[in-house]
Amino acid sequence: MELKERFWQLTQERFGRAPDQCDDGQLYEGLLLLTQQMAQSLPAPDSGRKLYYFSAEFLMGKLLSNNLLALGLYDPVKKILSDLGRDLGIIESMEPEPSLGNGGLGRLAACFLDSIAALGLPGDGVGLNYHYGLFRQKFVHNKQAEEPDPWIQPDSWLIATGRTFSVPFGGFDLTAVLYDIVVPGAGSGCANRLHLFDVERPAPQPWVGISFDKEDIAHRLTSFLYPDDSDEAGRRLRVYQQYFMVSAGAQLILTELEERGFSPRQLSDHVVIQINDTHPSMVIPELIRLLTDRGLSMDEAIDQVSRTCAYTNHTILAEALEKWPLSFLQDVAPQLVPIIQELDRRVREDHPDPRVAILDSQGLVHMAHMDIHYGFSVNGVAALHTQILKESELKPFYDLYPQKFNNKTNGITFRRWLEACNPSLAGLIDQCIGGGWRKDPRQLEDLLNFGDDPAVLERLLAIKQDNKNQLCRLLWAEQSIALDPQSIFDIQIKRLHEYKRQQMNALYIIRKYLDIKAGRLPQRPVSVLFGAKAAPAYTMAKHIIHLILCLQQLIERDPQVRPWLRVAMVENYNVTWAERLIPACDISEQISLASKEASGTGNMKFMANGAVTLGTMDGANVEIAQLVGPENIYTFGVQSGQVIQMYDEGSYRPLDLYHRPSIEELVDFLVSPELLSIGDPACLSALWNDMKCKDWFMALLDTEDYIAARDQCVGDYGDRQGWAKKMLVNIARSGYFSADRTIQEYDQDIWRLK
Ligand code: NBX
Repeated sequence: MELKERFWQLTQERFGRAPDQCDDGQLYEGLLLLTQQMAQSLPAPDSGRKLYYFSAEFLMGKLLSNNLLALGLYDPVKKILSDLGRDLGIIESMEPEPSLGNGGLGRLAACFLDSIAALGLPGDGVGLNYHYGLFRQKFVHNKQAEEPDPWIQPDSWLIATGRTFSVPFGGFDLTAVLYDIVVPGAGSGCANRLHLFDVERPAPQPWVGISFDKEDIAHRLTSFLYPDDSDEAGRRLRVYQQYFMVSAGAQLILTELEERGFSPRQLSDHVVIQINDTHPSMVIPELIRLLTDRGLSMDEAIDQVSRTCAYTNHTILAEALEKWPLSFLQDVAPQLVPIIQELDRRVREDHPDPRVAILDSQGLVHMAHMDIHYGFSVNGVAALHTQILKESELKPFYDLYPQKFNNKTNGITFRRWLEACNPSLAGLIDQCIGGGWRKDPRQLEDLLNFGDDPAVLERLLAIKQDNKNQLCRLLWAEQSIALDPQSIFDIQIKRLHEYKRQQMNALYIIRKYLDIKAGRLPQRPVSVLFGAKAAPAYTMAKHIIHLILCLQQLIERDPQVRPWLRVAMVENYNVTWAERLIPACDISEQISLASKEASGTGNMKFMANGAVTLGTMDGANVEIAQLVGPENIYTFGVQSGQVIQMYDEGSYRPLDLYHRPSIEELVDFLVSPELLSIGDPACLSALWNDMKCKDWFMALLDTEDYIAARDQCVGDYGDRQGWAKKMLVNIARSGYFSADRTIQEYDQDIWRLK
């Protein structure tokens, strides 16, 4: 049946009317069903080994456009709608965004699923179906407030599979119900699945405290995604969530293995499990348990599992490396405790070094240690990050198992992050070099031939301006934020964390504010945009949001400053906002303390959309700098080796830096009468105090260098031709960061799927 006919039939069946009589919501639902049906009819990739990508988070973003594009239906559907006088953009805006991730780690998992399917590799995601996702962010009196975000509607991308598994917790069992989201591969003609487990009877209302009785856990286990830095109560429920996910996931794997006609003894020949950070690490003892239940000896089970599991590390922040008290696990999943003790015993027998033990002297289980001993691969997510893992963070492990360690520099899907979010730029690229880059982003390098073509550079600037105009309209319509589209758009969007140093960006804003007040005008008007959620229990991060919102208000009210400098923090920053902000960005802020940002992926998205990076030599910024060369990036700050040394020696003294007049003036502005008249004195003075006395992530160390680099960047922007050339080189060199390349490397070095 023809697409159009099919669509007519569908809305007729569903709503008793033809599409031209449907409202926007009905058209959205109709398209969702149409797309879902077509995706479901695609075969799974031809299976050799099958990958299961285990992750507590999959930050998928809206799926309608993405799936239409993957199925090759985007243009035809757009045409059908425009013939009806309707606009696909408006229909798309009806889709709620599922917020099943905190940030980079969750979004990476989503990009990976997209690439795995596009490459025609057999690989499914395994995760949880959080009903309220991460919270929705509201700004109230210049502070972050959190609300539940119910994203599941009667018609959603979730497909009830009818499959269930029983998960045994200490003292009771819970039924895990499996929902699938189909992941069609762009151009591959096949589809994989994202498997999301849910409790059988989810809680009707979100906002009630957690009591940890059986009934409560049975209802609320999948209510919320826990923020990356969460409180004690949250942490306990997280262990329940993790065990629920891995037990159901492991059972699904063994069921599918059997359905494919293989025995549990053949697990590692036919299955590979990628463990996305340590959140799914309990899959190791759980699989060992299930295999011994199925008749394997302990030795055999450990051997199979160790040849099946591979671990990805996403952080070197000590506080983020998960360690669960064995007593917690005794409550949640007592059957795992003897297995973990046995795994630890074997490690100790072979390696007396207490630093590599699984169980420490305080009774904590080090999840990453279990992954490294009982997995066959350990990877970092950017070259520098992997090097730091080998040389310092995980050195004792690297000394034991050098062959297990490998780097997989992160990537992004260009289908979402260039083709879909920046169609004008994609069109210009097609005109210059043809459409081959859409399949193979490395071909973007051919753009380098146009570095001296004034017409192309002109078009690049015009497209950027147009994207900025569009963003201005959207910011005004959605959040009543007014910006000057002719100003430089300088953007920092990422989770709020002290190591990412949004506070240092705020110090720059203060510098410019004070300059303007003193009559020293900047070279040109700048708009500083932020988007960031703070974990609800992370006090200092919330203070930084408060500071930024107070600066925004202070400047908004000041007619002397406003023409030159504006600050805008987008409320409830999410994937959809990122898709609007990134194409409109001139300067990409990637200013983490060197050594702390494992990779970054926003940096890659900005680069591909022609923003110029202002960044430290951290994470994948290092690789960006190598690719574009020093003329096309602005780097500053102390290098990672020196930072690591300062931590080791404990030699960092923020107070000494604070006492430099150029810095004191900026930090003291936090407690100036101007700011105190707007903000909460308790928050601002707590932040002020922390910045000068603690400054754990060394913002003051790089402040002067940062201000100089940023001023240089703002100055260079004035040479429009020169700037356009930088944009072009960034776009041209961004192809390396395609997630398709990353996934090919995972497949070649780790998964070996075909
Ligand atoms: O993973 C991020 C890193 O910070 C980025 O540098 C990296 O690019 C990205 C992908 O590799 N990590 C991250 O997003 N972590 C979390 O969101 C997180 C979530 C829950 C949690 C701890 C961390 N308990």
